[in-house]
Amino acid sequence: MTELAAAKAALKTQAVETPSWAYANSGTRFKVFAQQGVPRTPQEKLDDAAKVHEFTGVAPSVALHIPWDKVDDYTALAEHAEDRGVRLGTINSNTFQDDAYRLGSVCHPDAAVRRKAVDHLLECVDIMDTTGSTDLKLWFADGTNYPGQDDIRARQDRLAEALAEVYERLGEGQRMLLEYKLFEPAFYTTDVPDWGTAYAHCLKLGPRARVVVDTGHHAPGTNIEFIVATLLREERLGGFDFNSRFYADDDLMVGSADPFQLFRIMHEVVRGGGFTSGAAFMLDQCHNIEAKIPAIIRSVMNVQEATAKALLVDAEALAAAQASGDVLGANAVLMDAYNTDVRPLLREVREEMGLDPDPVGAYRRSGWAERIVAERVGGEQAGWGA
Ligand code: PSV
Ligand code: MN
Repeated sequence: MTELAAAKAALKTQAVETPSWAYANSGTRFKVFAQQGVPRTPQEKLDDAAKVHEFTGVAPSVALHIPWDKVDDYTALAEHAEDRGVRLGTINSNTFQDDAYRLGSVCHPDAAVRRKAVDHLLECVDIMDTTGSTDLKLWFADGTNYPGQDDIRARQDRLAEALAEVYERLGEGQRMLLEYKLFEPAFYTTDVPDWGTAYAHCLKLGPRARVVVDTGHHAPGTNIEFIVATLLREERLGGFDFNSRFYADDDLMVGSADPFQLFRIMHEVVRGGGFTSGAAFMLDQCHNIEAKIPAIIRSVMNVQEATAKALLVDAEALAAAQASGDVLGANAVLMDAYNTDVRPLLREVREEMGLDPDPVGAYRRSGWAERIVAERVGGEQAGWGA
């Protein structure tokens, strides 16, 4: 197989999971701007996600967030997804929106609150059993705002205890993905602030506990591709929550703020066997002022473009330049790939998959945007309930 053919084959197998909450209303803590045609139910979120898959061909699963996507019958929800050509993916827990969690959830000083939080995580595993989801994604808003507020080390012990109970409950083929975040909503300490803390907990738990890299969750200037390379090397990269940031956890479209960073990350993924390493490619974004479905389609395309460029890196030439200490040569190999216009290649890939080469244009021409505005009248629009 030529290099180009191999790149095309890989691009056809890539799967990017879209988050149910990206289809719903969202905003900043200052204002949520409601949009017309936004889903009212988890089923309608799946209908929108199915459109993203229909036009990109590489977004076959949808992440759920519980309780935002709570339903009485998850079997029926999974069937609804299947009927539309998608499936239910990662189950995301939510231990950050109850009054009880003012001082944290699994790290809370009160055992009763910790019990409530762990019970919720166990409920998420029950849901996974029904939906056939393989990944449980945990992100904790836990932390403290003031020095002395709580015992930093005791909070780690409580965290470890809670994670161990949930890990024990995992069924065969199920994984626990632990997500870290530098700060927010806690500002003095965060209980899982970085990949090192997440990794240390995962290591203790066992091989099915892995770290999630949300690209928006780092200090400015952090070398995220180094973290990716290290976690892949340790076989502990669970996956990504892709998005873009200019300042903090901005949740903008992946590849919009720094496409070069996304390329560098995807280069490490390709280098580290990322397509076969079990790393999940998920989006974790909110579209506050832009139209949501085309923004998600664009995000999927941005991931594809960065991946295509990474697949075009001449690995042999790069290794040779690196081995001979040819600093400029090695850098040039990488930059050649980055500077390649891969859009014609991706148009070809889509045509070969029987898709329109222009997913955003195809979506616009489909009339779906007008249809949901006309049909989704009344009821309560979905949101992230903050
Ligand atoms: C937290 O900021 C986070 O990145 C976690 O993944 C949450 O589950 C998600 O955002 C909610 O949007
Ligand atoms: Mn995230």
